[in-house]
Amino acid sequence: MECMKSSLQTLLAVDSGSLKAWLKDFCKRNGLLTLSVLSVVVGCMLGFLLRDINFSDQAKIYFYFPGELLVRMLKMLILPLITSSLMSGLSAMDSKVCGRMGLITITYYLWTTFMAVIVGVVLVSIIHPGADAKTDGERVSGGPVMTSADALLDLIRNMIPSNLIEATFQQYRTQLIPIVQPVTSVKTPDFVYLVPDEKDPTLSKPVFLELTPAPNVIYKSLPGSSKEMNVLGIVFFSATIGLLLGTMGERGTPMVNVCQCVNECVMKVISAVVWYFPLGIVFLVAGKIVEMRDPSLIGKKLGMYTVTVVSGLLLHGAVILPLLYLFITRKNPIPYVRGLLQALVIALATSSSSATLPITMKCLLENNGIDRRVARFVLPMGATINMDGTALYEAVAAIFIAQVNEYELDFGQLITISITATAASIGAAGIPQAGLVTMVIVLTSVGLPADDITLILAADWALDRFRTVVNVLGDALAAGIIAHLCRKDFLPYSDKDILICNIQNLPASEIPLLASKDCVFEVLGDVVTEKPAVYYNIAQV
Ligand code: 7O9
Repeated sequence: MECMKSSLQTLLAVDSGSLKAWLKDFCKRNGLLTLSVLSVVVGCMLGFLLRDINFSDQAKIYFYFPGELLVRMLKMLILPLITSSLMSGLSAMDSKVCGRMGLITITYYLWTTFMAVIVGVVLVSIIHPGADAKTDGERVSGGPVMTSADALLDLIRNMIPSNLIEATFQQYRTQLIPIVQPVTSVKTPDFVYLVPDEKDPTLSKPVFLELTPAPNVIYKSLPGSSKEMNVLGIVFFSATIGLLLGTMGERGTPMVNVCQCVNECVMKVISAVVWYFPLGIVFLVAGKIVEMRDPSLIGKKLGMYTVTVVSGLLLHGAVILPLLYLFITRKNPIPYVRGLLQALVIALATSSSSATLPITMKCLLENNGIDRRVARFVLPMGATINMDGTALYEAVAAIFIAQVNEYELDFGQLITISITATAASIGAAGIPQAGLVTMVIVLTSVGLPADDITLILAADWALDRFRTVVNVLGDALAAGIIAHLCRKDFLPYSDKDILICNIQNLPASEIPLLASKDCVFEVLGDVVTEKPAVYYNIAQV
């Protein structure tokens, strides 16, 4: 009996000990993530509870403040992160590898975006949500926002910023100024004759109304600017400088060092900032819910449309992209996506894939073990040009608007919508006020009324969150796939492969002569750190 008791005690002690250890380990690994997910839930509940209290506009601003701080912290990191990532990432590759990876990346981005659009087009054609949406009221008529040609020229202008400092806070934007032309014709005015209405006593006499000809409004394009960061300009500039630094060898090293230091510092800041997330997310989500207008309106009028977009996003993000990852890399996508959850939660809370970029980078490097050179190139490019969720959304929205107007789209027009939605999502970051302008471009490409965008605005804030999650997931899975496809170009280093030697003062031309066997070593210091930053693959020597 005694013996049994003591063995039970030891068992319990071991069990509770291992449970404690397991719990500690779980908290260490998943604590922050669990807290972040919990804070989204708490934020939703708090938001719906507080909706009944009629907050003043000022009170709403105060309430949103902790959430606003979270977004500001993340946005603060974007500029140093993308410039240093692209410069140091590209400088560590030789131009052949770089060209190959660039080509693979862009082709992959194009195809996945096009696939997302096709998913959207197929779903919206099957579900046909436009049939029961009512179009009454709420339409606001306005002039053209921008022509497609102007948008394309702005995109190209933004790729080549005239002033780099200016590019960090504003973009070039063509402004359309309406000019009302006076009616010059001296024709006698036209009249209409209204027949008296017997039922309406006020109209007992015939009425003549003078018809003044409508004034002619022409739109003039003038140069202007928009207060958004010119990402495209910065990405192109940093990538070019990074590529050139790589060709400069020894002389480029100090600059590469600076970029690597900045990059590491940013990663350290991110590690600290993540502890603020749980608090920030609660207020970010609750603040948005308190601010939101009547949600039942969205349910009634745009219910099926929302269902179509969300199911398209789910199909693309949860089925097609992971399957693509599985087929190409032959690895299980579930642990990979689990490593990304923190970034996906932030994407949901902030609805901005650029603000999520620092976290996506951290997740890829720390949880998924993606090569730094790949992540530093693929992620900033992805945040800029790869928006699968946005493309899917724009295609669905355009076809929905056509359905509401009972406008039959033929196969050619569906293809036109697919191509313009893909192109619009690629160019979005380079087009000022992208959300509105890209939607107008997609609609006008098949002659749909641009004014009808107001129909779908009520659901936009919610759908933006979901499509941002798919955008972030698309970028991160792309990094995994491209790291796999280019694995031969980036030999993984292992202890026995590393040659520790002081090569700091050696001319770059002599580096390949140093080794006689396959090896990879760090060029920047005399001691190989745990995670070397720049490797020279001299396997061919
Ligand atoms: C969504 F590369 C970076 F990180 F520097 C970068 C910075 C800013 C990349 C992109 C941007 C940027 O401004 N992007 C942008 C994206 C600009 C306008 C519109 C959009 C589209 O945004 C998505 C959408 O509305 O569907 C979504 N909210 O992924 O952030």
